[in-house]
Amino acid sequence: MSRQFSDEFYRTLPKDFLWGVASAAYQIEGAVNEDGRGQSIWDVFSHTKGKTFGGDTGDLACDHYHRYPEDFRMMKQLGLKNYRLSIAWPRLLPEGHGTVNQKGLDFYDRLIEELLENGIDPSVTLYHWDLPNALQEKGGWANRDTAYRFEDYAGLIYRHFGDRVKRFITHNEPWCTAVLGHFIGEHAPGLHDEKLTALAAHHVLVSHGLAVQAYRDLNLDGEVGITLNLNPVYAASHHDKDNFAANIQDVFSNRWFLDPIFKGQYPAELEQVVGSLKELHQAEDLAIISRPIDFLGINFYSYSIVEYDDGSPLHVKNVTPKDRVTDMGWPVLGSSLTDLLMRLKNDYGSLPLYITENGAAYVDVLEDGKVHDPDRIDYLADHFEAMAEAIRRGVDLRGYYLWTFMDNFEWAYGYSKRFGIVYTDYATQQRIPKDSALWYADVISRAANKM
Ligand code: IFM
Repeated sequence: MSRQFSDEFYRTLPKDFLWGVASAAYQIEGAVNEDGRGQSIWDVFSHTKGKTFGGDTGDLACDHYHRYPEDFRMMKQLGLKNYRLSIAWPRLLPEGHGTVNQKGLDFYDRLIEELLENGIDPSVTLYHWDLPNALQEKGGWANRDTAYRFEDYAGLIYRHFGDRVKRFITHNEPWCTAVLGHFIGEHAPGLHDEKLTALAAHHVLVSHGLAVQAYRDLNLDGEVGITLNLNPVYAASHHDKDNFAANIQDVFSNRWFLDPIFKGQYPAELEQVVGSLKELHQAEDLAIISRPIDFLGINFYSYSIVEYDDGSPLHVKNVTPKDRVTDMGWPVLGSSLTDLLMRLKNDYGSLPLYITENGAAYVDVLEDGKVHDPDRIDYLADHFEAMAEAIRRGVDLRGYYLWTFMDNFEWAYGYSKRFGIVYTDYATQQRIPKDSALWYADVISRAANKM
């Protein structure tokens, strides 16, 4: 089998290192009109002409809502013991707040029980982008009130599921919620407004801090953190101007969220990127945002090289690296993950870290019941080596959740991009493990045997 690791690699991993897979509700569940689920902003967005590839929606997705028992059986067969899923806010609170939908709670109760029966530990993300549309109609994340509604929603989840779920992630990739949703408009709610972007980012962060406190108040036995999508930035040269551009890009991509969470302040340069912050914020907000968390989740896919550019608003221009790229066009460089992990340790302290997503889309072809995906295996192996190198250098990395279990609804790209290690045949809803799934199963089993 391709890309084996040495015994030393397995010995490097901490004893209880977690191997898992990750997913998100809207990308796999389907059943958007079932059992009292309310509408989310992604229902509205994906049904708006021209917003997604081919007009694809999450209406059916992988039909996981009905097929989760067979999906979990396959996870078990592959030796997976950890699964990161997200809860759809509009299934529990169709209006975003107020009356609780019992059938929504029942669904996730059944799902969690099924996982546990298969020996798989759930980690739960509270918000993976499917805001109840009723809250969007009141301004969504740009309205401070949404942060308080999120605090209530978080409390409901902790009280109901906190006995069985031991790891909670408040938000998935707040950068995407803010920038893709409110500035670039590629994600729901599809806005293009700089001021609303800064407000949304801030309110998401406040809601995170409130949800951390809500978890602490309940004294539950488990941990709470947040997942950020982080992207190491390199200057194209050692010239001051390129270093300046790299710093601005780093503030925009990474420090906008890292600094307030870990240092209780926004980077000084952020105003150059998003305009004045003062009028947006209340005095105590940064204390709320920086409430201590138990771990940081990192979603890692790629990196950037930038140079100074007089003509662009931020004076930053992306340089196309020479590396191989995935089907998303994202350059692949495993060592940039080691750089990122070292940087987090050096600049933000030795907090426990999890890779909460990492993986790659490639053009997969189903032939004679098999999918050969050597590029994905190479991508994963490079990143596993990069993790091991960071661990050797003292990073407290505790686990890895591969994105993703099965091909699914890739947001604006619809079903045109396949990130899964399991192939989804959308016509039949059949799941077919790709070579990478078998390879990952082998890594997990060797890791278990060598520890
Ligand atoms: O599919 C997404 C996921 O929802 C969030 N992180 C990145 C993945 C790949 O684009």
